[in-house]
Amino acid sequence: MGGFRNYAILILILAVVLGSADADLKMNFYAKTCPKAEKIVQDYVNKHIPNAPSLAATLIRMHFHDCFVRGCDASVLLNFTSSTGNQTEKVSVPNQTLRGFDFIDRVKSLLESECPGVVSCADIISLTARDAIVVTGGPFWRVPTGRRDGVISNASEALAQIPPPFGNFTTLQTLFANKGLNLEDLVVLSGAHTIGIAHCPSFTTRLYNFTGMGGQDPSLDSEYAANLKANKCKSINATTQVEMDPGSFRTFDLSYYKLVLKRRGLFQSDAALLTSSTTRSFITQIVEGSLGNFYTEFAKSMEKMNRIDVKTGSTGEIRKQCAFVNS
Ligand code: HEM
Ligand SMILES: *[C@@H]1O[C@H](CO)[C@@H](O)[C@H](O)[C@H]1NC(C)=O
Ligand SMILES: *[C@@H]1O[C@H](CO)[C@@H](O)[C@H](O)[C@H]1NC(C)=O
Ligand SMILES: *[C@@H]1O[C@H](CO)[C@@H](O)[C@H](O)[C@H]1NC(C)=O
Ligand SMILES: *[C@@H]1O[C@H](CO)[C@@H](O)[C@H](O)[C@H]1NC(C)=O
Ligand SMILES: *[C@@H]1O[C@H](CO)[C@@H](O)[C@H](O)[C@H]1NC(C)=O
Ligand SMILES: *[C@@H]1O[C@H](CO)[C@@H](O)[C@H](O)[C@H]1NC(C)=O
Ligand SMILES: CC(=O)N[C@H]1CO[C@H](CO)[C@@H](O)[C@@H]1O
Repeated sequence: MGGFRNYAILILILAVVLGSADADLKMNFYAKTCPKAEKIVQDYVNKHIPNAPSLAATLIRMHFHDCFVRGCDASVLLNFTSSTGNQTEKVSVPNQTLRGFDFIDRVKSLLESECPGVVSCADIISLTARDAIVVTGGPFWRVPTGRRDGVISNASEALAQIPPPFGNFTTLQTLFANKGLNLEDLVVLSGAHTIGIAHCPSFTTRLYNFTGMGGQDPSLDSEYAANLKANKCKSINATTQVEMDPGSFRTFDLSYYKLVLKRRGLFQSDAALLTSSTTRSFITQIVEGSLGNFYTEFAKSMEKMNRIDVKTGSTGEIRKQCAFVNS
């Protein structure tokens, strides 16, 4: 009898443990609590992104920056407030040129009118980024939902954990590995630089002061460097915008990789992908099509990225306003 009771207790404990392990992301997490949620996001994106396609780039970048700091928990959206004095992720250097915060806020307010306090800002970032890329003709990936929002946002963590444009191969490998992403993910996700823009300060050292005593980065194609200096970033202080994948900066295609192979990647971090034989070979395989379909590979890596350190179950909260933790 005692044995049976112990068994029953064991099963009970197991059920509790498994039950909490079940607090995970799942497809259509809001099916019962807010059945129209994902449709509302998608409709809003489909309606507005075609008029402002450049937002798709900044939204996927926001998603990346969110996931790399404290997991995909919308910590990137929290505003600096003078009452706490906290320097939030938003004010850190890597986030200086992020845009689209108001877009996220508008989606959030639609969802709050539909079902108040149910859909997290973290899920909104993940869904919006995917839907925006899809509506501009890019790849589709699965976005399981159920992320909850974090309550901490710390500028120095963003600075330390988001890969910088001057990062070398080792730095990139380490920062990605810290988030559970491998070298293939690094190469495939860098392919997002096939769309969008950069500002000169992200790469002018390569043009004007590579050695610290002037000079140009020898790993940058000299013809391309001359062109950038003459027409785009006319001095080391220039703040002009540059298409990262000139001529096709709105099309999610392979031309980013072709440029990198021609030593025309804009950042040192793009060029760094040629300095390891492993990543160089991934690039060649992507361009040749032998790694498999680029969109399929991109989707696989995005599905890894959108699960990084997510908060589920009863951790975190569902923010009422994406820019502030609930009081
Ligand atoms: C491998 C490490 C990476 C580094 C060092 C890096 C760095 C940068 C920098 C410096 C910019 C330009 C910012 C500016 O000057 O305005 C940029 C833009 C961008 N990045 Fe990355 N990035 C990396 C990976 C990624 C990943 C994983 C994604 C998404 C999956 C991504 C998506 C983008 C997009 C779409 C833009 C254009 C943004 C716009 O048009 O506003 N990047 N990145
Ligand atoms: C949060 O800060 C952004 C600038 O980073 C600003 O545009 C926005 O209005 C602020 N949001 C709120 C709700 O105050
Ligand atoms: C601000 O800092 C305090 C003290 O470190 C911390 O308790 C709080 O969670 C922080 N808030 C945010 C939004 O990071
Ligand atoms: C932010 O993170 C750094 C470590 O990267 C830590 O030293 C600092 O205390 C944190 N700031 C707050 C307000 O918690
Ligand atoms: C890569 O950059 C890191 C950080 O700046 C530096 O410590 C390291 O020596 C560099 N590695 C190589 C191989 O240049
Ligand atoms: C060039 O780089 C060196 C070393 O980082 C720095 O001291 C110097 O101020 C830079 N020059 C300019 C013009 O930015
Ligand atoms: C760039 O800005 C720095 C500091 O503001 C200034 O000292 C320098 O003369 C400027 N350089 C050029 C080439 O405009
Ligand atoms: C969107 C945003 O808040 N950007 C800020 C990023 O950080 C710089 C300072 O480092 C601010 O000037 C920007 O407003």
